[in-house]
Amino acid sequence: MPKTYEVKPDMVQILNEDGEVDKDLFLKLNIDNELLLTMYEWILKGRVFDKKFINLQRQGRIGTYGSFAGQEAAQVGSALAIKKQDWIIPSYRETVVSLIHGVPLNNFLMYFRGHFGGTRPPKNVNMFPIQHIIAGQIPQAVGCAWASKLKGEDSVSTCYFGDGATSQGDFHEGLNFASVYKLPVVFFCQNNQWAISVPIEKQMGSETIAQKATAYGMKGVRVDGNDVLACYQVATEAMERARSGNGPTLIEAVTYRLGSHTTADDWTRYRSKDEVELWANKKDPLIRFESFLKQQGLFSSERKAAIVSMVEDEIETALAEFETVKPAPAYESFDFAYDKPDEDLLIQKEELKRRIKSEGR
Ligand SMILES: Cc1ncc(C[n+]2csc(CCOP(=O)(O)OP(=O)(O)O)c2C)c(N)n1
Ligand SMILES: [Mg+2]
Repeated sequence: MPKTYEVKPDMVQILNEDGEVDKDLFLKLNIDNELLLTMYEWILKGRVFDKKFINLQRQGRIGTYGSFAGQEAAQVGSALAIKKQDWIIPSYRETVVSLIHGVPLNNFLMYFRGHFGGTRPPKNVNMFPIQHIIAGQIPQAVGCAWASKLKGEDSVSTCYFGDGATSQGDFHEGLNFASVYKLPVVFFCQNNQWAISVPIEKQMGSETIAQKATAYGMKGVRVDGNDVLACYQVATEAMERARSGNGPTLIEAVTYRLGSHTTADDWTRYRSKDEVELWANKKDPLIRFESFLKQQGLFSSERKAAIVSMVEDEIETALAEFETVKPAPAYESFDFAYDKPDEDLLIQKEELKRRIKSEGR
């Protein structure tokens, strides 16, 4: 049986799988054409970037890469609700969120080539480094929100993580702390149905992720994560709730990872082709939004082609600059684990340096 979701009454959806909007909900959203086109542009850009990054990995030009294809609506809808002064605390899959918040493309290329500089967003971009420890960013996001509250800043922290992260202790500790202190934080879970090869039903006994919010006394919302309009709406409401001192929200965006977990994985080993095809056609966020724009008279194939070629140019320019930079030496990793590395680590670093030199690497 292909795995899918039902549109239950508790799931917010404005744009259905046929690209039709619920007129009342759409009017209530009060969104102008410019924002609709911005949403489309980012969804499309995200899809093009993603494909390009996979190709670059296959050509050996960057290291392991985690694709986000299929999750663009969840990422774009939520990121466009975030303001410049707000903090983003991401996992490894939020490429388009980071680009929208202002991280330059070159940062990503550096990051995927193993340069530590690539983990540092520019000073004017309020974003934490990419987190690979599952759920490790959740207590950090809560700490960030607490700092903002203590300093009296008008800044909300949005923490991104996956369905698998909700099985970690950090998730529960983070949500508990945030609710006790009524912190300005939004927990944005992209439930893409899989934690590498583990399906969601083997991961948890509860029916939804959103319902876990009840235990922590905070608002929990389940949203169609492939509907950019609904994602924008629930994220905007959650940001307002946080900003006005009414505490945190847990959002479960129900979506799907169309590709493999990373370029080091092969989804055909654990998922059926039927399941993937279902999400790649009828439920695809890009196809769905395009058919909506067509109905609104806002779609133009020339504009689409122009966006694709603009992204390709952008990547080529960034690549030309980036490929003049040598890959980072492996021993550099010792420099960033501790502020002051102990003697053992320094000995290991020197040993690795010697080995690399003697092997002529
Ligand atoms: C603490 C910890 N345990 C295990 C892993 C190995 N690991 C890497 S990704 C992943 C699955 C995470 O799934 P999910 O939270 O659903 O995020 P997704 O990759 O689907 O976006 C696991 C178990 C890790 N990185 N950190
Ligand atoms: Mg997942």
